[in-house]
Amino acid sequence: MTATTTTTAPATVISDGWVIETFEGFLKTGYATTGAPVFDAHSDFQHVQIVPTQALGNMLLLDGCMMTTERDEFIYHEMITHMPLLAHPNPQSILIIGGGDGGAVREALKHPSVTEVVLCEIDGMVIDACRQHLPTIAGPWLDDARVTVKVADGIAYVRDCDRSFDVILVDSTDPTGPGEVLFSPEFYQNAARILNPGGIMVNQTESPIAMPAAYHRVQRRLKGIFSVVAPYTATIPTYPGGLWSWTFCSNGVGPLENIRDAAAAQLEQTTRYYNRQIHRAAFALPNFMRQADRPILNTAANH
Ligand code: SPD
Repeated sequence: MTATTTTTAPATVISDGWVIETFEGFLKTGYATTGAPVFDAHSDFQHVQIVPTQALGNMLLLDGCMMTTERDEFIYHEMITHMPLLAHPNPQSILIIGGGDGGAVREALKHPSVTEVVLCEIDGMVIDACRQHLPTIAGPWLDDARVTVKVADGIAYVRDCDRSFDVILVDSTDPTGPGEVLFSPEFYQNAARILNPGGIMVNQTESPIAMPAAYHRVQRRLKGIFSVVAPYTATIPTYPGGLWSWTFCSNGVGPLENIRDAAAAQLEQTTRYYNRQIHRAAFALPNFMRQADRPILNTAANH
């Protein structure tokens, strides 16, 4: 297994009315809290915390890393889900690796073509804590008849999988802790193997501002496996650097050629971030994302 140690778990402090994540010693993200954590426990894999914040409602942290919040989660979950599902001609079977907060499941089920969603999350504590304290993200859709929840290691699941999917969403943590292997070439190879013909994988691929080396390394790895590798962005207030990336991968289907217009128009009745103009604009990249030699921060994380 090729590991990808590119980031260290952030030093995070929850005290004096603030939750403050310090990323790699050079970047702090902080939000005012409205009380003590409503959930705080160590699973077999990581430290799981949910803390109430003034601006963004309840916030999930894993090993001190801000993962999602009640108020801004829609940006991330709509962007990881709807781009591939609307570029695919008929997405029926969806595999979500990670994503134990349930947000990507919720969005996938908005597509009438979807008959099956398999959620493979390594940490059952994340699912249970989110069900209890983030009910608008991990809501009743996790009990939908189309959804199968597997508490299992995603890397082993794709390695041993003897079936295939139309779309795979890799809704991982950063490349540190239990999520690190989900950035390895071996994982990408196995994910490509279990895609149906015409299938699409989308991965969360980190902040091109705060983690340029991780971002560019992932792009190189994906290009070794997929013929279509198309990064796209949105701004996520809680993530280091603000600007976040996902990468659309396939061996044929492009992200923009065949956006299903009628399905997208229908979907736009429910989305808060996604629309077809966003879909097209999100793939327009600044030069520092196109070229690895143009990082905008002068930090060790660039190397
Ligand atoms: N640095 C934070 C990266 C978080 C990416 N995953 C978020 C999971 C939301 N379902």
